[in-house]
Amino acid sequence: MKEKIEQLSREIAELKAASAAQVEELRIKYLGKKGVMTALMSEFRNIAPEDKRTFGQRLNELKNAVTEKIAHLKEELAEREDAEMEIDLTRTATQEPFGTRHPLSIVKRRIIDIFGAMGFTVAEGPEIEDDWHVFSSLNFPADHPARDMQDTFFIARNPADVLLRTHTSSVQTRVMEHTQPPIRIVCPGRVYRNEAISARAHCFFHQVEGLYIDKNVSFADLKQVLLYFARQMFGPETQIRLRPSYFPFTEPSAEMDISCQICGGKGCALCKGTGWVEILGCGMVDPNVLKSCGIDPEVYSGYAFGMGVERIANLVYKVKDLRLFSENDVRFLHEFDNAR
Ligand code: 2U9
Repeated sequence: MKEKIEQLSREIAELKAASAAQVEELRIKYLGKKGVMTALMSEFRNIAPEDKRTFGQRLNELKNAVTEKIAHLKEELAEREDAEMEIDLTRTATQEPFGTRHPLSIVKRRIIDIFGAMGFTVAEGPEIEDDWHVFSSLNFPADHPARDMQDTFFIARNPADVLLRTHTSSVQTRVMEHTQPPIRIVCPGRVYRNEAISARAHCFFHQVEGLYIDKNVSFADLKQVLLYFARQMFGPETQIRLRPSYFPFTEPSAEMDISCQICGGKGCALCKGTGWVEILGCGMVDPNVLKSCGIDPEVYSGYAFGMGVERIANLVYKVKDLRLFSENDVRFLHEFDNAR
């Protein structure tokens, strides 16, 4: 028995396996029901009682050694397999799902494309602005309420006012400062106003403003351009109407309505029974504005218009709560998967 145990100990120390199947074979050979260890245990019954303690101990040590050896062989094999596993570096990567374009981006792009077809190019400028480009050059009087902290976010007040632009008109003033007419631009961008956030107002929103300055530009030109825009944006049946209004930077000024998309002009909840929905403001550029930006109002005239992208998107997509546009809830955003 003693020799057998010693010989098995040596044998076990030398065990090797090249595959999982071989490890399993070894396990069955040594630890299986009909295996080497079971046979030794049966022989143990015939050992003289005075030797039982010593041999019992040795048998246990042998069993532990073979169990450990088999576990070790298994581990070694798994490590070797990992190291040898081939990675195909030429394999195509898995396709991640694409995001979707934001509804405001879709609408903004549509507006730009429509005016682009009429020869307008895009101009952009800074969101952090100074008083001159946002207010003074645009004919805002010194005591205009927009200059108030309650309406405008000021970054600094002294020595010069630094503020977040409240409209993209500042982009047009910057272009006019260094470009002589003809100027035909649309200015998309984010603007900021100090408003309490609700379903109908936010402290920032997006605008597209337009400006055309040349010799002999008239209000009739403005009206035709806006009619073309309305019909491209809202459909060929769309009617427009212009109502007199007031802005410091245009004279005369007007607000433009389109015939209601929902009721076609008969009167409904969206148009509050009037048949008309306001979509933008416009007018002829005030001569004071041309002058302050270095353009001679005796030679040139121009028109301008401005619209809120959220407002247009509300009408196109029938979105009732403005906050949905800035919360970025993917359930909302994915509704525009197939939108143009
Ligand atoms: C220059 C001269 C004139 C841009 C204009 C409007 C009328 C207008 C509003 C529409 C909804 C702002 O987003 S809104 O709240 N805009 O009504 N904007 S004319 O006039 C200009 C711009 C630049 C140099």
